[in-house]
Amino acid sequence: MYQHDVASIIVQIVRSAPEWLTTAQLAHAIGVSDSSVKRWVDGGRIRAARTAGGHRRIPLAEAVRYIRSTGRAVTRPGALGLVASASPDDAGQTLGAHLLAGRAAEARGLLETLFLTGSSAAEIADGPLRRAMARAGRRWREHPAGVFEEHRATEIAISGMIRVRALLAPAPDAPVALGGAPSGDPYVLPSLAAAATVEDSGMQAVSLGPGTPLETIALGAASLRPKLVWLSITAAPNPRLLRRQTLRLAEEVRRLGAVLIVGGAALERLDLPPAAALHAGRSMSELHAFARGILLAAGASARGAA
Ligand code: B12
Repeated sequence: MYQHDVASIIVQIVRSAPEWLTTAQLAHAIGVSDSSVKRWVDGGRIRAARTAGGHRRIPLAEAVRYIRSTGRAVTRPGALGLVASASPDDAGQTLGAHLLAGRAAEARGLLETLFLTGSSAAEIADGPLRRAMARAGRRWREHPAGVFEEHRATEIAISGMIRVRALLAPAPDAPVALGGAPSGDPYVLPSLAAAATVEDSGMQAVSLGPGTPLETIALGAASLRPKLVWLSITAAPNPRLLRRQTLRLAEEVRRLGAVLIVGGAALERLDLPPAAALHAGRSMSELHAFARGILLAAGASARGAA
């Protein structure tokens, strides 16, 4: 899902993107006049702060929100700290090549650009990221340096997804989602992608990261009262124990009035039975849809109570 006129470009970062933009920088990036952007800021369509001298400054995340929500095309990515270069639009393959070659700036730039040009965090995770990482995971069979390349690729992909997540600005009063990966599971990317996905859906995400005991997730849930709890399972050294713990967590989450969604490459190994407030998901797109459903229901009940 790309903007029409950037469909065929893949963008590489040449310098790190600025945290704050002037109205002229945003105007230049999307091909409108500076006065239009100033008008949108003054009319409240774009949130901005003022410098001591009274100049409008737009947070990059707010600019990204505006660009994505209005479907505007980024005609001059350079104004946002990005530079376009012609490339095939098979993002998964390009990302895989950047990651395996250790081209960190290009890989991060591509992930950010996919997001900026309309792909959701879920689409990025289910598509290019998943494909690129699967390729990295096969590399050790093809090449003696494959293990080193896989580790390096993972570190770069993590830093790229952290940057995508930093472009998201969920409302401070949005419902909370909490999650992580269980003890014995060292995988960072799946839970990070889940955090970005729920934030992209409009919730606030609190990620406890990999290797989190399920009792800790339950304690976090009792304290933060999330509407949704996610569990990402890529490694399950003891699937029967994890199955029992997951069912216990689902029960605690249900008592708190929330739901537990479990996914990840090792999900099938748990062979989870149907249970109240427990859902199995196979993709970040499913997680996104699930979170949207919860938000809509929360909005409907808030309106009903008003
Ligand atoms: C990176 C990586 C590692 C890194 C992790 C580092 C880190 N800090 O994260 C390191 C080097 C530690 C590692 C170690 C090992 N790894 Co490894 N690793 C991978 C690799 C290349 C990428 C995993 C990843 O991050 N993918 C990106 C995410 C975003 O994609 P995903 O996991 O597919 O998740 C998707 C869905 O499952 C779903 N999803 C995920 N979570 C959730 C949650 C919810 C709620 C929902 C709804 C959906 C959902 O959405 C995601 C996006 O579509 C995979 C290859 C692969 N095919 O995935 C191998 C892989 C997982 N590893 C494998 C193996 C064998 C190992 C080792 C045993 C190797 C060894 N001999 O030491 C060890 C075991 C480690 C352990 N303690 O368990 C195998 C697993 C095979 C199996 N079926 O068991 C794989 C598949 C590689 C392969 N082809 O052989 N690994």
